Amino acid sequence: MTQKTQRPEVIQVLKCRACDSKSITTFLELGPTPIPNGFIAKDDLAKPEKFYPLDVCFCSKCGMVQLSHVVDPQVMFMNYVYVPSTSTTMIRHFDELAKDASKRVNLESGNLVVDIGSNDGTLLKAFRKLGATILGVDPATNLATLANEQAVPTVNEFFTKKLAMLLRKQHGKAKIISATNMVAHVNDLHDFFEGIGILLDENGQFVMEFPYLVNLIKGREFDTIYQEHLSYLSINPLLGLLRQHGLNLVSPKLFKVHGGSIRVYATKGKAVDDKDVQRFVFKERREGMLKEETYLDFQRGVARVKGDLNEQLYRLRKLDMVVAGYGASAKGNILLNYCRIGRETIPFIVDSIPHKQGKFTPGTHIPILPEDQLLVHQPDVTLLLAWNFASEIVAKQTEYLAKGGRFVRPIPVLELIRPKVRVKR
Ligand code: JHZ
Repeated sequence: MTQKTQRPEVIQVLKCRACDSKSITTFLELGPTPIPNGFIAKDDLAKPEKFYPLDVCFCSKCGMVQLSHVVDPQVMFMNYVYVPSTSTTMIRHFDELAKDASKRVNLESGNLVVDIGSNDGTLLKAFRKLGATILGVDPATNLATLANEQAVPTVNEFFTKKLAMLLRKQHGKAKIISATNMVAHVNDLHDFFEGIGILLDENGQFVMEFPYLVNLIKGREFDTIYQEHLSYLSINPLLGLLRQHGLNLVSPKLFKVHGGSIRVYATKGKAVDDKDVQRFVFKERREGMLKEETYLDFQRGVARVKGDLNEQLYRLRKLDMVVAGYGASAKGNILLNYCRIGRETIPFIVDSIPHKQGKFTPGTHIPILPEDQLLVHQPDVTLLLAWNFASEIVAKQTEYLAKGGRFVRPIPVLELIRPKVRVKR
């Protein structure tokens, strides 16, 4: 159940997306925030920007953590700037995922693999190397065009039950369906999982990956909370949700990517008792994921991050030190907006994604420069806004470190990064 607000592109959530309970309570308000991937071109800087509510709530019946407002997906996903292919960590991770999933179904040459939220086709390319027939589904027109140009056939649509029926008719059932970092983007999860059931082969496997709620809470990763991510998933609510649609959750496994992600598989057919799933169910209970106090504690921790970070940045400014940002990530934009850090404190951010370069961060209007500009400007301190790629970034910026530069990560507590390799001065 949802309710219209005064703005046509925003609806308010009145019941839990997973279990339909009305027992949902807000535990964190990050304040009005622009869409974090809404980077601004120079000519548009003077135009008024749109800010949206960013409040998070907890369902005391099933434990699902979710946003209390949904912004029209057309606003967020029709043109998408994030691509995984600029990170070697992600390319390697997807290669491993493709091998893992293929092994589970004994993938044969020509078997269909459908990737939902296929972005620029990075994961599908890994499946293609293993002999699969590949098909992507992505609502972002810029990314679907890019993928199609690179011979990754991509349907430029949102995945729904209706689309699943059409794809099954056109291509047959899929041996593997994958959805990485996109299930959290889906408002109607019931329609989505029904669609999975329609398109998935009886002996096929559906593989999902998403940032794991336990890591988010323990690591104070509040910057992963943004309008795109409608749900903050964990095993307990997901298990019940999948069962409602005839899908069995199996083989959960943790990975380090994106600040701590979990990979799970879902199969069709008779319910299965998976020991690993049970282990996660109990672990989540033990970690307090089904208790409201846990989330209130988290809220206090988030306020502390803001206080500590602003205090340190103020001290550095007093010492006339230049502080830059690294990684114009969506999460970085949430952090900057919530902590009210602007251009006066961070004069520029460097980033490897070409179409972010030359633009400005939403809300805070900080210019984004190519990565090589770090050495040109040699800031005294660099705040890792893409802290999830700390090792990859630190490993390639040895010259910056050798010249005396320092990296700090903002969460869970402000921390100076000590490079693993010795830096020659
Ligand atoms: P990164 C993304 O969020 C998008 P973001 C998405 N919504 C999602 O769900 C989460 O991930 C999980 C840059 N960079 O991946 C590239 C360098 O400059 O943390 C990116 O702009 N140099 C699907 O946007 C940014 O940092 C480098 O060496 O928060 C990282 O963004 C590397 C490795 C990255 O995702």
